[in-house]
Amino acid sequence: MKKRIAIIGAGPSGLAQLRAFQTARDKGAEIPEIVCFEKQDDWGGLWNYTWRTGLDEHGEPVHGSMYRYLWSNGPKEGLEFADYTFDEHFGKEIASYPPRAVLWDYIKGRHEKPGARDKIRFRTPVRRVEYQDDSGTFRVVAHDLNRDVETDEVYDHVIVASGHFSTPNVPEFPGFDTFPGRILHAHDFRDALEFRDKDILIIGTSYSAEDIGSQCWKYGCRSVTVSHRTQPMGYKWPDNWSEVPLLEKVEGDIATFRDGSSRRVDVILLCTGYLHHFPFLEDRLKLRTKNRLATADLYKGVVFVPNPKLFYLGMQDQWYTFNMFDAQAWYVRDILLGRIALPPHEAMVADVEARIAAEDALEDDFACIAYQGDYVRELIAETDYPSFDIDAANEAFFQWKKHKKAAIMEFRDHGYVSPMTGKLAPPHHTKWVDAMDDSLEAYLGGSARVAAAE
Ligand code: FAD
Ligand code: NA7
Repeated sequence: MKKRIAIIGAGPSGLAQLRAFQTARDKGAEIPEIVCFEKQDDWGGLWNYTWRTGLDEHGEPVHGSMYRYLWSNGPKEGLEFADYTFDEHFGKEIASYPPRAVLWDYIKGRHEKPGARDKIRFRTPVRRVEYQDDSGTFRVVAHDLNRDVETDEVYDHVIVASGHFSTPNVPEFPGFDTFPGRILHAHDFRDALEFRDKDILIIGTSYSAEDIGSQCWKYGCRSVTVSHRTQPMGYKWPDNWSEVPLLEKVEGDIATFRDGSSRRVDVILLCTGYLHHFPFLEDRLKLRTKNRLATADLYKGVVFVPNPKLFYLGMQDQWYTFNMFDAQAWYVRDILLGRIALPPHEAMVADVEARIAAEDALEDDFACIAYQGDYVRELIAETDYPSFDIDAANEAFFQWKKHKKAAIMEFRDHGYVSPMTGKLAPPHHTKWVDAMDDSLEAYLGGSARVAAAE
């Protein structure tokens, strides 16, 4: 009998898994029976924008954390699929930092074929996954929200691709309960225009803080104050932007920081990261890890060591994204097709420990990028995923870091060499700071072929 595989999530990671199996089948392999559960009504994960926040129309927590006007925060050359280039999708070369809608179109492009959606049960959140010791299988309970019926099925393997940037980490500070303005987490941020002419306070110093602050600045907020717990971001910010130590308290609309300084603010934006959160998994199946490059408990970054019939995709902190998910998905596929054998338990534990120790020894972001590049290289060397020039992808990231340091509001105006085609991306027709329309049509300038629409 064919093995049955459940994939949870049809974001970039879950779609990579479907693509991996599809390419094996196209080459003549017998593949297992696959069901992909997706709680949203479309594919693309976070890239499938929603205006909704809080609970959706079915009372489900909204997955989306992306916002209007979001442009890629890293160069597209670092995330390009090796088996489907940007040139192939768009029929022309495009610049290096596409907006969300353009990247969503690209993600969908290699799947938009007749029958491709058949393996995906949309609007079907997985409610419960339990491992059944007697049979060595997984019980998967899901809720088909369209028909309002619950399904209860058995699978041989489960691949968790549900993402980890959706459940907000929400700290509290003294005085929040009486603050007269809005307090929101980045997960609920949607439109920077809401904060035009406002004095905003951001807590956190990572990607969300940097990008949401930049958005609000670009769309006309009055001032940006960023409060750090560990250290300031240190970029050359515009004049109405300042970095301050950690927030100590708010009294009315006055925020006071650890150095004793204070200022009036209209809005508090918590850019304080996300939790790896798997409420649908029974306790012994839950991945418990920090947001880091070498996660806890995942052999080769994907195999759940306490139960190696269970896999996780995309659970690392991410420099590399789409092509790393591909590398992982091809690797998991080959384990499931019997092409790659798993070592004994002790060897898997040792692999995890070695990865963690190697990450702990990294000295700076450049080393972290190279480390994740090496990880992608390691995985693709073991499968038939098309090999690509990891050094060129690393180089695009290195240049990106340098360009941010030189001019934080201009880094998106640069272009990089594709590791897949070797071509240098052309400049975009409008500088990022002047480009207010982030639609696919505006970005592509109306002249491009949009493969997904054909
Ligand atoms: P997700 O995209 O989160 O997809 C997970 C899917 O699982 C979703 O469709 C969700 O609905 C589904 N799901 C969850 N739980 C269940 C369940 N119980 N049952 C069924 N389905 C479920 N990366 C970049 O490369 N460039 C960027 O510019 C960039 N910007 C980002 C900006 C923001 C604000 C955020 C939050 C992330 C950004 N990322 C960026 C990183 C992003 O994590 C990856 O690009 C990518 O979306 C991860 O794919 P994924 O499939 O692992 O997870
Ligand atoms: P990250 O990268 O996990 O960063 C979280 C930030 O929040 C980081 O600066 C933390 O500071 C800060 N943080 C977390 N908890 C607190 C508390 N309690 N007080 C103050 N500051 C805190 O999350 P992002 O949302 O920026 O990025 C996630 C993804 O979204 C990323 O892949 C992007 O592509 C978009 P620390 O440095 O630990 O002191």
